[in-house]
Amino acid sequence: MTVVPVLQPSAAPVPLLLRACRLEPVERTPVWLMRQAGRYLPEYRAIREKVGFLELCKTPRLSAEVMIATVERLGVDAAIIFSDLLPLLEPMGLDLEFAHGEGPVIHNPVRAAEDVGRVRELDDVDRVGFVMDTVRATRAGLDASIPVIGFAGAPFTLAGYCIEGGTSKAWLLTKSFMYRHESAWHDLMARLARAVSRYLVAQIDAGAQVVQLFDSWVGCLGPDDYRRYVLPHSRVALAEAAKRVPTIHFATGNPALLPLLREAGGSVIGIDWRIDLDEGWRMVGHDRAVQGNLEPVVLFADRETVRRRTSEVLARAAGRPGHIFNLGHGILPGTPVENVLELVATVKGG
Ligand code: 1CP
Repeated sequence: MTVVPVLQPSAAPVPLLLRACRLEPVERTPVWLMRQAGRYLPEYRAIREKVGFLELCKTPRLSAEVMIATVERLGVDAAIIFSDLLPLLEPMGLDLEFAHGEGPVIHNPVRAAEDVGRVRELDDVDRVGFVMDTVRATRAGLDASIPVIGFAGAPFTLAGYCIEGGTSKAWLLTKSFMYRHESAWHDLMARLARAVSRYLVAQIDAGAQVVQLFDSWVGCLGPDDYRRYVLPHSRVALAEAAKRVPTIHFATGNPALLPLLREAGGSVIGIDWRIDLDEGWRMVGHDRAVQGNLEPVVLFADRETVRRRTSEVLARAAGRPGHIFNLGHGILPGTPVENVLELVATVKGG
């Protein structure tokens, strides 16, 4: 009888970030930074002199190049795809433009309850197929040790842009729509949640190994409102993705929401800088991983301060398994690149 040797697949080590997502022990804390490829990088600004922002998002080869070059330059442990929250809204019938220097503008915002009827279901995810091509091209261009993170905006944050027609400080139109037209609000949120769910699954099918849900502006709500108007929809947005890969659920602005974010879903909960990491983690529960939370403006300080404040965040994580180092929100334009490098070196123990 011949014995057939069982061939073990060459055991490539599981990337640090994926292990941290699963609360497994790691040799060192993985680090990546929200908005790591943005306007603070001269290489990025040089590309943007030639190509408009939406055009860049719709050119997968260039989008992948931007992120791959950034990962190599910074030495971070993950690549988030280069894209944006808002292109998803175009096939849903919203007329999007990134006006020069002003951020996003939606020319046909949802203002009356009846307007929700014209927000289309995302029946065909190929309408944003360029994003899946970006996932594939980014994955193909990177070492296996660097996982690719896909992402989407959370239903509340997307609804905010749909209703305001752009960004806002107080989200007054969004919140008054929510209070005045509760059933139209839930209809809008449900449409967005289904679209986000399909979109995340499509990114995973294209090779995303983790996905992050950005609820960037939901911190303008208190916990009761979050539970009533948002939580069920964010849960739908994350549920299918969560059956397939680790998910990161991130919000800013109101630490009181942390236990509710956990309830809505996320193998990892993002913590912004308005609460100390140890306290935020306690609120989330130590049986969940967390990501965060250096204040982004610390990167405008001197090198020594960057080092010290980065070490303080690490000290608050206290070596517990399940910490992914990140900022408390995205890198701001104007951030000195050398301080970003200092942060990464500090986390890596250099
Ligand atoms: O070149 C330019 O002028 C465009 C600047 C830019 C960039 C680089 C925008 C416009 N989006 C992005 C890329 C982007 N956006 C990434 C890719 C990865 C990276 O840079 O590393 C990601 C993950 C996003 C996500 C995004 N877009 C968020 C969530 C993250 C966050 O910071 O909260 C949000 C809120 C947006 C909306 C958006 N995109 C861009 C602008 C100016 C805005 C509006 C921000 C606002 O409402 O104030």
